[in-house]
Amino acid sequence: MRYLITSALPYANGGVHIGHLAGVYIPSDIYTRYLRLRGHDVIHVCGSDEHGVPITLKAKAEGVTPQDIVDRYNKIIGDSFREFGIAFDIYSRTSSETHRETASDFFKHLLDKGEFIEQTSEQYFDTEANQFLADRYITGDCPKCGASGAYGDQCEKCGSTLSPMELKSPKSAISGSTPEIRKTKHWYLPLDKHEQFLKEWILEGHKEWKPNVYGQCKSWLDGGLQPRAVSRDLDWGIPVPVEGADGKVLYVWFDAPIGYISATKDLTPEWETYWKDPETKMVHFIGKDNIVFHCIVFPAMLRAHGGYNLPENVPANEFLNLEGDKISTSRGWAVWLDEYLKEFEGKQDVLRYALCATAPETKDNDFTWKDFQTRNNSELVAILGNFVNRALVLIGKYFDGKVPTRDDLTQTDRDTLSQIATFRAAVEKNLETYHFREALFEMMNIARLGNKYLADEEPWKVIKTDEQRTATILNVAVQIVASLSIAMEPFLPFSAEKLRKMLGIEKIEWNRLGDDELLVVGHSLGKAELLFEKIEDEVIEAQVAKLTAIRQKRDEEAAAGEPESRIEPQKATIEYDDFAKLDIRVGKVLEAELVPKTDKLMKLTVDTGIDVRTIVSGIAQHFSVEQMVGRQVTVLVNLAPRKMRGIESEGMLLFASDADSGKLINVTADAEITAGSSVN
Ligand code: B3M
Ligand code: ZN
Repeated sequence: MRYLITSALPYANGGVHIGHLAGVYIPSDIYTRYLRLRGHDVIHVCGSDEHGVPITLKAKAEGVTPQDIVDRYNKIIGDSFREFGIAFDIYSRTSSETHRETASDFFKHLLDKGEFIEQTSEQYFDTEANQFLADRYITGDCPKCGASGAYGDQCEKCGSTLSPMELKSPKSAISGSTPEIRKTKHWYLPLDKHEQFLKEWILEGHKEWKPNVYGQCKSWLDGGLQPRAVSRDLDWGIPVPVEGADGKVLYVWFDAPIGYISATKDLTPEWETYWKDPETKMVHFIGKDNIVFHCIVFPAMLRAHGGYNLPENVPANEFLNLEGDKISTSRGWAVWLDEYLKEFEGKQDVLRYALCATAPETKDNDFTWKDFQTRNNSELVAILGNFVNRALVLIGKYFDGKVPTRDDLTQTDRDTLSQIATFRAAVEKNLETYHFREALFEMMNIARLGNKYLADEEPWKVIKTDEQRTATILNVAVQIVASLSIAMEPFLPFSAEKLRKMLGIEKIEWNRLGDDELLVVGHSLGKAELLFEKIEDEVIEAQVAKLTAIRQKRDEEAAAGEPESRIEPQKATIEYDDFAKLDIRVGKVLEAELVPKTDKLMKLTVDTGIDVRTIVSGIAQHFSVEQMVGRQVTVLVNLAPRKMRGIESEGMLLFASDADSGKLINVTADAEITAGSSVN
């Protein structure tokens, strides 16, 4: 079989952390190594995602160019992956010439085929900065309350939702100059045109996809697909390859997945075999936040283009948390690979093991340093390392480091050797269905088997009375060790190589895993060393202390009222069906009056589009009745009615409570629309 494996292209605006490894890169690396060991034709492509606003914002913040940022992090990321044995066949980058050409040609092909919708709208343009001004890049006087410093999308003073064209005396937030109005055209991919196909392809054709992936695709498809812009008014990205499209670039999520194609082109002249030959199976490894782009948008792009395979599977993982908190680059709440390598030199496999054993395969999971230590000390050292060490040290001690002769095997010997094949089958089945945690556990069962065999057969005692039996026991044991050196390869490549050296062998092909004579009698073993070392408490305490200091700093900032601290943690995950019960509409306030003898309540008469009803809302300290009359609001209409100060309130108006000031801000559609319109 032929496989094309892709791993999500990390944004080149920061390093790689354990969340990336656990979510995407360890699973993809295990899977690719395994396929290669099974003799399949497989390539694994990845590279840096070097466009998009986060990169330009970081460049602005540091006073450097976006190219400086991506050059820096492309190297840091590429080095980290290499040092962790993530064996991509190519680690490319989307600022490469090949990619610019490939993405441009892809866009032009769709354009020429009429696969885009072209739409023109008005937007402010800063002639000095020579760029269109997206909402936060323009300020002016609020048309509702007159306050200055209102943004193009909102007035923070009165909470009004604005559009840039409403602002009085608008100013560019980039150059301070008065912008002019220009029409701007963008190209849209009509996803709705591919909706029926995607429903059949995914909901009928890929019921085997992981529930978290299938479920998210179903939600998106049930909600109905809309046209999606594939271009932006930005100066960093791939220029839209159309006459007169100066200042426009391809939307980063249009160009990035095409990065898989350009990386393949850079890897092999046979790239079309991997992308277009129906015999090739393509598997995308990503995190859950990229599911819609890899299951809906990119397949729609490939289908619109024509001639390309669509993915066989997209086994997205959920998120990994760290010590109970979401990993956050901006808050420095992460374990960075380059830092880990400095403090745990030579222990890449320990982290690979710990992250695979606790991978967020079906739900978000939590990485703790304590668990990391336990996985190392109680599993790698105590089971795998201990078994290997005992077998090799005893052969060194009793048989001069040579594989001893083997007499008639007892039933226990035969049963033990035959069990390896059972664990091998379990490893294979789990790897082929993307269950990497279970696959790892089954691989370790081979070590558990060896440990138990030695503990039961006690060669260190038998040697006193029966040298030949001891020789047979250790011959059987070292065959198990040799099988482990094969089975470990996808998961723990560094340790597998170290073990092969200790056995004095080259790589043995996967299909011999479980053979009962992998090492012939008389074969000289290499020098026995410890495969894994115990990690002491103080090493872990130091890591926990580092994170505690970060948490403390954040809490102190919270106490000092820094904006960062007031962000409420995310509530418990809900299912789509929970959300679907909410009926949220856009409404209009017809009348408003304060509720007597209260200082917070306002009684509003609201046209919900369904009916006109009374709603009591605790907003009197944030808005005047004058500000509310005639205002567009968002209403949860199917909330059970309840009496407030004797007034029957039917529903709830939605406002955001500013995480910093606590001020209520009206939350509603960012354009006037018909009362009763649904919010989904
Ligand atoms: N750059 C990574 C992310 O969303 C994004 C993946 C692109 S894969 C084509 O974190
Ligand atoms: Zn205002």
